[in-house]
Amino acid sequence: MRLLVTGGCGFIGSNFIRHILHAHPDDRVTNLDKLTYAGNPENVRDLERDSRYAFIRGDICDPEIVDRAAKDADAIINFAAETHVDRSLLDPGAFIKTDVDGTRILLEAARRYGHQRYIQISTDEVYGSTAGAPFVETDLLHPSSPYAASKAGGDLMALAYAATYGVPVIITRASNNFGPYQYPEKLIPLFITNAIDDQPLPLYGDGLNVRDWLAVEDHCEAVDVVLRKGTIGEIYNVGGGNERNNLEITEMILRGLNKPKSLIKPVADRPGHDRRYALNADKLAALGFRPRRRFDDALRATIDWYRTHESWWRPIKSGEFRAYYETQYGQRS
Ligand code: NAD
Ligand code: TDX
Repeated sequence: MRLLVTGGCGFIGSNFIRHILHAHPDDRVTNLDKLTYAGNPENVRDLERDSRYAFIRGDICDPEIVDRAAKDADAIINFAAETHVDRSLLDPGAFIKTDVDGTRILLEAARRYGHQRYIQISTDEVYGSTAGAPFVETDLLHPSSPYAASKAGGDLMALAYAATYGVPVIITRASNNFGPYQYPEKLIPLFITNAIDDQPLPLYGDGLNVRDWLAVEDHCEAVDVVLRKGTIGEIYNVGGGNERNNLEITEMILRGLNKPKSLIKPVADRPGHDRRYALNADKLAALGFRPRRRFDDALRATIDWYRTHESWWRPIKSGEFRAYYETQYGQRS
């Protein structure tokens, strides 16, 4: 297949392209990425010499660039998004633009070129928080943050294009990913890299919010299965089956790095902070997919990756990230 992958210089997109080129020797991938603060050419540096891979720098909100990138594709897989909840509290407009309107522009291209598949990469956050049963795909959407609301808007736009224009849409909703190349604003890479430097780990609220953790490699394999075996018009949850609260994750990281618990710094809670995400992934299991990685092993491998890739994250943390972090944590502590 000829795939147009958007957001392929980010965390999950870069892992996905690497997976596709490894698993499907006959596939070709065009990566369309704006290179926002979260997009990093280093994430795909090893792929540049592969003749099956091409990169276009551009915005999914720009119809002309999208048209050029989509023309020769068989399918679009849309990873491009503004993705950080805390940043969406500072600037919601950027999230609506990319996550809703950018999605619409990609859907227009899929419609125009009669693509075989349009895969919208979404998130468990669209369902909101649950104290009870894990969410199924037919549950109502209750987004709490501007990020989650924008992703929900993108999902609804995709479903509308499927119903109205027959665009062959499939939506995946994954839980919290972790692994190599994740920007260090997110919990796991932030806490690993801070702990390596003996810096405080800012734990929000009581630290007991629960997330369902999914190794990024498992997520990539799941999207690949959905792309090839999923039913058009359907939504698939992608859960890790690893519910842990943030304090547990923090203590695992500190143990893995042999660092003291005194690095934990309780800070003010995130406004609108969802208490617990949990997904029922039976529908995806019926396609023959289950995550393969054990959580403890994958977290250990992630800690090792950051320990051995300081040349990847140090420039990030001393660049754009620094001003963001000072604003963010200046407000909370
Ligand atoms: P990321 O922030 O690491 O990367 C996003 C990428 O999209 C970057 O390369 C960025 O440059 C690019 N991008 C942003 N705006 C763009 C635009 N307007 N045009 C073109 N490119 C643009 O994100 P991620 O964590 O890899 O997430 C990828 C997708 O997966 C997102 O849609 C996100 O909502 C979804 N998702 C993420 C998680 C998670 O835990 N990280 C979980 C579930 C779903
Ligand atoms: O410094 C921190 N301290 C802290 O306690 C940070 C950055 C986070 N947290 C908490 C908030 C959450 O309960 O850790 C948990 C995870 O936070 P994030 O890494 O920001 O992830 P989350 O808000 O759960 O959203 C993530 O999962 C779903 C991704 O950022 C989204 O892109 C994805 O859709």
